Amino acid sequence: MTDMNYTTVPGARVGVLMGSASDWSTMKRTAETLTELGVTHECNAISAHRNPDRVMHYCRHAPDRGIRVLICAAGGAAHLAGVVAAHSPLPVLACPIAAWSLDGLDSLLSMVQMPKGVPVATFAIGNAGAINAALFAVQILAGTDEALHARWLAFRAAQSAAVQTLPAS
Ligand code: RP5
Repeated sequence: MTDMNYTTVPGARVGVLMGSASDWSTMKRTAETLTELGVTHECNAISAHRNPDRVMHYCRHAPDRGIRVLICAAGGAAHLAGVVAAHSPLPVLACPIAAWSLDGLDSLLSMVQMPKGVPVATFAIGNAGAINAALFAVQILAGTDEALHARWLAFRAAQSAAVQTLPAS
């Protein structure tokens, strides 16, 4: 039986996948950042080792639904991003989760050490990586979306303006 037990969102351009619902406490930052920049997205917990057929089905059908970037988060032996990259022609951005041991270093190395030929762009462990993966997805999509490009520049300008100057001593 085909395992297609996942949520789809009409108009979504980014698919956010995570190996477990327990990753959501980190990956909600990705969703919040995409929402802030006005990028329609969909989020699913799909495990590479517990839902292998679901992973394959999602990857095969995502491009036809308009998904252009995949963000994959996982902890431990974090093979989700590599498996997704193996099944999809879309750019795959990987977010290492600090799961139950080694503070996420295991996840980081699992993702960043992809052998040549099937790239996975790996971000920082934890919240910073979750946010930066969303921003990188924005940069990819902004290349063909002028309105999004303008929102990206405004985001950058606001961020620069928010840096405080030190009080004079
Ligand atoms: C990985 O194992 C998940 O991505 C998660 O980070 C970690 C723990 O998963 P649970 O045991 O909480 O489902 O597959």
